[in-house]
Amino acid sequence: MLLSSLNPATVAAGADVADAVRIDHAVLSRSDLVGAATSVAERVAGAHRVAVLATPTATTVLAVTGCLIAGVPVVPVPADVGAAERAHILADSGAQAWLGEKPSDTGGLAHIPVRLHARSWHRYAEPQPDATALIIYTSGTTGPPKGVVVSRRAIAADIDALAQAWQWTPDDTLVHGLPLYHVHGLVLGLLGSLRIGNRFVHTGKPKPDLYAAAGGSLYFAVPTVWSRIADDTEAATALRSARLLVSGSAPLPVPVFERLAELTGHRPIERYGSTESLITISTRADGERRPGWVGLPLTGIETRLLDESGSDVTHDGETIGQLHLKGATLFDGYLNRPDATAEVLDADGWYHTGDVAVIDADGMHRIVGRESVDLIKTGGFRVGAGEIEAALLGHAGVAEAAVVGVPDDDLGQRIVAYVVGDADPQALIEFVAQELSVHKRPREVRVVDSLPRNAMGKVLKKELAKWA
Ligand code: MLC
Ligand code: AMP
Repeated sequence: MLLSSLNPATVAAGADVADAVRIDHAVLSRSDLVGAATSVAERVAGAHRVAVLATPTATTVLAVTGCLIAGVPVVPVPADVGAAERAHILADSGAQAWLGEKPSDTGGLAHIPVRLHARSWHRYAEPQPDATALIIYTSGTTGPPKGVVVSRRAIAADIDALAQAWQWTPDDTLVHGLPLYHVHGLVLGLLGSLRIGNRFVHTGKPKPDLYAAAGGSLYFAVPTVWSRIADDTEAATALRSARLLVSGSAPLPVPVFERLAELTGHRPIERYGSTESLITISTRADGERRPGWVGLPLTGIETRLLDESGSDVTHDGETIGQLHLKGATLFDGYLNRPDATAEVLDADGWYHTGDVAVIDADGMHRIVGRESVDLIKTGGFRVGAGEIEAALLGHAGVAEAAVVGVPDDDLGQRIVAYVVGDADPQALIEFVAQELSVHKRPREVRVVDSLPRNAMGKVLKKELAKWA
């Protein structure tokens, strides 16, 4: 079973836990989860795909869980989604209904509420491992986000490999406050807990004081959150009683690693992954935790590093190559986009990550950066420069637009937009927040007379980054 802890037979036979999930002031026992989620399953069974506005609530937990019980693919929609992005996700995914939270605009789709107190004890057969579990929309360098098709098999393989690497067991209490629409918060945090059978606490927001008060053993966060915790001595000190602190979704700066180690007594675990591959490389609970390095491939994952000509580069800890991955955790392609799938998933099954890395003689991996400057990681969110530029060009006051990611102590990278035209910068920031999503808004818009371009007319992004 994908969500093994929710096996109705074992729960009925006494394997109940009164506080399996705590989220948004709700406490769900395992039998609450089985009963209420099965009731959701009954309402959606047979649907082709459903959209879930993934707010951090019990409603979202039951919506996703119910779909997984019924074998209905879920399209998680960012809780802060804007109009254009929402319309794109609905049209592209072919979702037939909204399940759970009702969005401000349903786009003409039916809305199916989740009833927290409804119960069903119907038994569903476990869907095939190859069946699609989730379609997660994620940004590329250009164009609107693409739907990453993730199978049940990939999720199960990933959680099991992580359980081994982190000695993650039902005795853990996992705490995080991340969004429930990405791999980190949803697949690892929520589905991981429901597969392993540990207690899960969602703090609503990933704030240092809330992490400190949660009393967990296993903590997940993105580097922005770890950096804020490292700046809050009281919160950091409270994490001394934890077992493992795990960072991922973006590079953890070495000074943040060192300060966390000093204040919490734990050298954080770093792990690397993506929507397309799930988590593939990690340091281990019983292994070396080297600041700036993401560790060893998980069980079942192969990695390779290639130079420009496609030859393997030496594993000397210094020579940089393009990172490719292979294994059971990989996605099944981009929905409706065989062209885009073929660009990153080759005939031999290697996924071309778009990241550049080094590997040392012991097999330890360090992520050096991304091949393209047009893929930005801000606060752990992946955002394409191209989609923001397209959104800005949709504003009547903008004639030209170019977007860059600028180094930022808090967010890792900060989105900065340069525009030619006649518009108020604050109004443009608001415009992007409302069209795409709040987390994709530029933090700064600068109106300029012209953009730096080469002889071919292409914007010189490196030059722009220097301006910033
Ligand atoms: C600001 N706000 C606005 C607004 N401007 N609201 C509406 N319109 C506007 N124009 C509000 C926000 O809603 C929010 O309100 C508040 O201002 C601050 O929001 P923010 O600026 O977005 O917060 P920020 O401090 O920048 O967020 C930092 C962060 C966030 C770390 C909390 O970036 C985050 O949650 N990151 C996690 C990303 C993640 O999970 N990535 C995993 C990808 S999977 P309010 O009320 O809400 O405070 C992956 C695979 C892997 O990468 O390897 O894991
Ligand atoms: P996403 O699809 O949002 O999960 O983003 C995936 C990308 O995040 C990867 O391709 C990397 O560029 C980046 N990433 C994830 N984890 C790490 C990490 N530990 N260190 C550096 N980059 C990371």
